Amino acid sequence: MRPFYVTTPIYYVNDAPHIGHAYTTIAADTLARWHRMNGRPTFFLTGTDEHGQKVQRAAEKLGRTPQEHADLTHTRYKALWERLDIRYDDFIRTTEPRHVQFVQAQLQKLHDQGELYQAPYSGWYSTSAERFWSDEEVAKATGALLKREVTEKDLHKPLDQGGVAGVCPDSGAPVEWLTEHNWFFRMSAYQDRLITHITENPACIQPDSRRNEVLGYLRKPLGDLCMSRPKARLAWGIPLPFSPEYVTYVWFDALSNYVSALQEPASRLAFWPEALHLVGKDILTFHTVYWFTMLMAEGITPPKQVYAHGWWLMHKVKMSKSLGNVIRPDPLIDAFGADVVRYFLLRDVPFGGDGEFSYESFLLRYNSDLANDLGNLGHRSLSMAAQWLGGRVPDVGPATDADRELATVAARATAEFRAQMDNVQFKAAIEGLWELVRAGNKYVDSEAPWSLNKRRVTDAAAGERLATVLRNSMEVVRIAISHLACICPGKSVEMLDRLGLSAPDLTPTLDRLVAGHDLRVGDPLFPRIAELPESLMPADPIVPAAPVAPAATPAEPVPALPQIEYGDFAKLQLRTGLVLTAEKHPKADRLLVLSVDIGEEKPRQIVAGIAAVYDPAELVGKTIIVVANLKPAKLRGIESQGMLLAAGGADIASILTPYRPVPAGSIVK
Ligand code: ME8
Repeated sequence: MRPFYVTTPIYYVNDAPHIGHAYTTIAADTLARWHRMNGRPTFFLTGTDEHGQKVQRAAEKLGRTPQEHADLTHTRYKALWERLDIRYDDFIRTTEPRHVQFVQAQLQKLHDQGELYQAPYSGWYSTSAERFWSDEEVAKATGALLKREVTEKDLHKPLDQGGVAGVCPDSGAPVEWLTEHNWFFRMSAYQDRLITHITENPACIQPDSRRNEVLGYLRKPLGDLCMSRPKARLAWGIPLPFSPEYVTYVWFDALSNYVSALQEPASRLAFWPEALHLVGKDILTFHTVYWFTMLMAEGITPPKQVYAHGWWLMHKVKMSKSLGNVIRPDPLIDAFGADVVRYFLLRDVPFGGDGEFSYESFLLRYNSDLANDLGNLGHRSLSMAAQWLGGRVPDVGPATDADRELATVAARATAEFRAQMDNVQFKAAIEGLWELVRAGNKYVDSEAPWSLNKRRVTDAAAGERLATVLRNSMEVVRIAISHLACICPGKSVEMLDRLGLSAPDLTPTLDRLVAGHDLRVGDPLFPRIAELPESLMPADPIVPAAPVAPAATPAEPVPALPQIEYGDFAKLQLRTGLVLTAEKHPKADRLLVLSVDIGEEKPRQIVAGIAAVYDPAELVGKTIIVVANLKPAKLRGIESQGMLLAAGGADIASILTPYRPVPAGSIVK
């Protein structure tokens, strides 16, 4: 049978994992389990990305060496994967000798082949994104932030002569103009080959829309890739074997993990032709343009498929550590268990699209699908069999039309599940299977085993029918929970055990349970949960700032103002806004410059006199109140497109935030 190789991105060690990271890893684990269950030799790789500036800087701040830092922090991923029942075959760390040696050997080969050359390089460098950006990219991002056109000339003019401080398109943080001598990979030489490869192998980038995006990107000439960093600026990386005063650019190092992990034992290389890289859409270009061309230069066929999924959003913004709007999986696992977290993430959003996370939809989904549909079918079938059939798997009698219809649905639903798993469409696969779960419940309702049970005292046929109905409903549970073994492995083992099975059985026919075998009822597998547990109730993840004891009286006398009509007040439009970025005003100590999402297409730039009371970093991720229809005004050269509300008068004591979480852009009145 064809092997199956699935990978996740290797995650940055200095981020604590959130449900975005969990999402890709759960998806990979689910596919790996599914293919293993179907007998395909399977290899599932995950790991951590441990080099680069961010790790070096985080370690420095904590007084550790980068290696010590990575040794300590990579375990957060391992611990979470264990809690989430992730069964990977290998966990690669880019600081391991096996990886470092492989990367150095590949670099030497590329160098010897003439694929790498040295040249000066100038560009806009973003420390937070660890990369250079072009004039055009920075001008576009800066213009979007300032809500006006910014030209390349504006970026290069000094600030005091009307120039503009450019920002990083990724993080919104300021960029700096830097010139360095570096090593370059002749990526441009592979542009035509890359386009041909993608066009001839349309499945190699999925979904189709993402492939078109990459082909669109390739319509412009592809530059060469700066693949080194001078050690003087960044020491924490893999040294270039032929030029030791440089280290390897972190992406050039990280992408190689997918192949370095297959080197030992050599038998692992058989998995490469079947590689499926699951990634978030944020890293699509790295995985298709950089990685594919690197492999072409190394003489290795690109992976069979890169599948880019969408983002989990919180208040319409991508969940990410830098924005502070993340959901941590641990409290959810504590409250609902790993299987429910796995189920929800895969069921709620089509793989490929974005999804807004909310605890409310989590609870709704749990109660409707797992407690009401599947849990209920399982629990009532087993309970009735325990009460009325001596707790044994019953024999089936002759089939009726209703039984035949149920068998047809079972065949159709499982075929759909299978087809959708092949398409990496978890939501559609589960929906397909749920046709059977719902049909099972309907079948029990309409066959009414409770009335058959009453009638069987006087009617032997009713007794036989009771056995058949319960047997069929248990077969439906067996089929559903066997297919779900790849998504909810823990609950699946438990339910199969109650049915007397030691392993999933995917056969779609209603005749697999062993008649006479003991059944075990147990507590409901998915008990109804009426309310979100308190642990999930607080405004998590928007953690309120530590309360500060209020002063007994306001610091300044409050002047009396004449009364106003409601109409005067109604002229104000107050809206909630999520702070996306915050930084010091380049020319005024008192001012901070915020970019705030108030539910419009583009974030607002707001300049506020709160630098004495707030550190920029603590504001990111906070929801504030903004006067949205205030005329824009320039404050020390930077336009403020609105004003935030704060208490305390001239000596600001606190910005105002909503008491409970509300979406960005909500009206305040
Ligand atoms: O990019 N929604 O690592 P990383 C969905 N080290 N998925 C999300 C997400 C969100 N809000 N946030 C993160 C890196 N992810 C590099 C990868 S690979 C050779 C190197 C998931 O720690 C998603 O899979 O920033 C995304 O691509 C990945 O985490 C980024 O993880």
